[in-house]
Amino acid sequence: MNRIRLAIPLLLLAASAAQAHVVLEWRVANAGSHYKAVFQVGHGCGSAPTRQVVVQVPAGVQGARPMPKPGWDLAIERAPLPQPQTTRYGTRTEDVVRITWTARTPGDALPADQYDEFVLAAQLPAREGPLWWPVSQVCTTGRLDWTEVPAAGQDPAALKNPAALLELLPAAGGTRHAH
Ligand SMILES: [Cu+2]
Repeated sequence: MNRIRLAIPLLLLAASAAQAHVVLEWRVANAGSHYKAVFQVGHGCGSAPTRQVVVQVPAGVQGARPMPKPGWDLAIERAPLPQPQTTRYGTRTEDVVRITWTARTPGDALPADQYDEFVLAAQLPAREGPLWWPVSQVCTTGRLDWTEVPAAGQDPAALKNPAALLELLPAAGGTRHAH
């Protein structure tokens, strides 16, 4: 019953987000699950090709690991955690906070009239609710920052340059997959 009630607003969310710019392919996931984030880049900066994509990993997301792309260099930035996390593999004192894909040569950049995807895998936070992933798209000329997050009570549809949104649903009963 709960699931059916949730389905309607989520469909509306998907429909409005389809007009947006850098978005996630899968916009709903279970809290605490292992998630494959597929960031869809549908256009350049005007007619300028995209040469870099920067994803800020939201607080609470653990062990983010990007999928390499042919022709693109990867940078994985880590920062100390506010408090150490203990998993079955040991204690983690730092974690990935930012992932950057950079085209190796101008010829590797994504032309403005083409589409591509940038992928990472990570463990989602255990809490429910919206999880915003700020993404910057750097082009050969100019840049687009998809980094806006709604203030409390603000309609996300009113954002001009929204961050990519993932809605976290109540955790599934399955086993957790921690690194
Ligand atoms: Cu757009």
